[in-house]
Amino acid sequence: MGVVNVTPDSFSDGGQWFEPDAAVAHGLQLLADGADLLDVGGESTRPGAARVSTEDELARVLPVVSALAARGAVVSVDTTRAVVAERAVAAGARVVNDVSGGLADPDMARVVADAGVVYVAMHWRGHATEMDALAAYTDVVRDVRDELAARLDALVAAGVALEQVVLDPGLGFAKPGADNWPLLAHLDVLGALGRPVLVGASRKRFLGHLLAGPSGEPVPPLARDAATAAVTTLCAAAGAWCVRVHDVRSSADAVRVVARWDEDVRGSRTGRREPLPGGPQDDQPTDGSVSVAEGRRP
Ligand code: PMM
Repeated sequence: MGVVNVTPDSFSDGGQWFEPDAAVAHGLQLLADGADLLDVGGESTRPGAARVSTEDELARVLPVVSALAARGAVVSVDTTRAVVAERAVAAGARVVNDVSGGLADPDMARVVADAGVVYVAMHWRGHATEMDALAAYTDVVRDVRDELAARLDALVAAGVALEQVVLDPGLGFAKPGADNWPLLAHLDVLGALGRPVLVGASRKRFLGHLLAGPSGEPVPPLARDAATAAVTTLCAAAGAWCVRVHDVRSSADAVRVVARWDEDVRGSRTGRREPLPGGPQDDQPTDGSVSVAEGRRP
């Protein structure tokens, strides 16, 4: 999943793709770089960011969603607002990526249930202005799993089909640096909830801190892409369904290496080659899987 932030203030690439034409051109480049889907967002979620109005968010995302969908891209809309999700789906989005997992807008579950689209439910405890104060965990892996399981139950009770839902640990959201590593190391615990897992580690603060030099100053977001690709490699090997990244080329290449590695290991063990579940050769959803692979690249 390639990130198309139509915002002036995202931590990772704020302002670069704020004009609709620039955002669309960037999305097309990410497809050419190997993205399977594009995540279009109009509201920054960086810690401390103020909310944008619904009108501004709609004005930012709708032209970009419709232009990219018209070019054959599989488009995801990154929003916590039901009305933005609804209008984006009408404009051609086939995935709703909600960093609040349905908690920010009580109408989201109904919209997603009615639309029947894939719904990414991320672990979330509060908006950007308050999330750093909500970062207390007894056991971060267990707490995130339990809170996502509760979201899954609530979504299904509100009419969303289980098959629509993808789960996301919400790296960096109400999670200080050290809390992100156990979540990455235990993706299997989230996978045990029975839904595909999406991971958004790209250029995040915990990587900047890991790479800090002797001064302790975190490296800037644009210097975190090699570390992001390393995380992608590990996530792909751990069976993640999707990674959400800014620099698609490096992560797409990393996934190709993992797929080839896995193919050869299995081929040498069994003497035959098998398609990888969810891999690029396997466009057909198996029972309970989520497929957005029918979209075409321009
Ligand atoms: N992270 C950001 C925005 N949207 N969506 C999902 N599902 N998971 C994430 O981890 C996630 C997200 C923040 O990154 P950005 O400001 O660079 O877009």
